[in-house]
Amino acid sequence: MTAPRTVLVTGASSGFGAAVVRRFAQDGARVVAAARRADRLAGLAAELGAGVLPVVLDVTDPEAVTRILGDLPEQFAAIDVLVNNAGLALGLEPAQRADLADWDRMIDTNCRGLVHVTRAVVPGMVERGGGQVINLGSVAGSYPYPGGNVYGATKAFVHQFSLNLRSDLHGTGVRVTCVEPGMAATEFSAVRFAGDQEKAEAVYDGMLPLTADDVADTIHWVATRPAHVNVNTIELMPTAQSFAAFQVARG
Ligand code: NDP
Ligand code: 8X3
Repeated sequence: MTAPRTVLVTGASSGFGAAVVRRFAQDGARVVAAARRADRLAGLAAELGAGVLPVVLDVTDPEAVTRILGDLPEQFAAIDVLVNNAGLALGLEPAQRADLADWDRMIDTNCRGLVHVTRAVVPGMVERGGGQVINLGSVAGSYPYPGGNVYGATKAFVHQFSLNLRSDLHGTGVRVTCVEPGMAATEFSAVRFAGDQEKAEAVYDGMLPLTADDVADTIHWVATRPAHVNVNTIELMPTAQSFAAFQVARG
């Protein structure tokens, strides 16, 4: 078991990202915590100490990603583990009624943002002869559901990009994993329903969802396997969530 030294987490201001920052910081790693909300990141850094570097970063801006990640302070610059977690779902309308701007933002964040950060960090890993990229996919990337449309498609992209990245990085010592959770109680549903708390809470009503800590534990486990072990894909769901039959339109 190898403890990572320097970790970059995107989407660190809430949910899985904040839990991952805490998990690795408590383990003694230096953690670059990146997201757009500076106040949240400052709170996390105040809570966890000098081992956490808050970095305001919008992953959809390729120029900012290259500049900011290329100019990290020396002790945080050599990233061992990249957790590509920033992402979001917007809306649950069927495709024929969905908002095109929401679709664009999901593609911009979940696909373009993830590849911007990957492209900025991976060359350094290859140069140093090792590292690990852990991408946040979703069960929505494998199993369709009504209203999942573009969100699910972005996560299918993350799944396939992770496998292709692993193929490109063959022989470099850089590992790649796609972590694919099911329902987890974070700010995810509040974001999906544009701040409508009642709708967001209804998603988890009467069932026990995954917690951000459950997912952070999984990511920490993946990152602490010995260097010769690559976990390709890992899928986890709450026990209370499973699969349903195909829909059939009759009559
Ligand atoms: P949260 O809404 O709690 O966290 C999302 C994070 O992404 C926030 O920190 C947000 O920070 C950040 N983010 C959003 N847009 C950008 C951007 N343009 N640039 C930088 N950061 C951004 O949701 P979760 O923790 O649940 O989600 C984390 C990841 O896990 C997402 O990729 C999501 O799709 C995935 N996932 C979630 C599941 C769930 O049920 N919760 C299940 C499966 C996967 P800020 O707004 O400050 O920028
Ligand atoms: C989030 C999980 O099932 O709400 O990626 O789409 S789900």
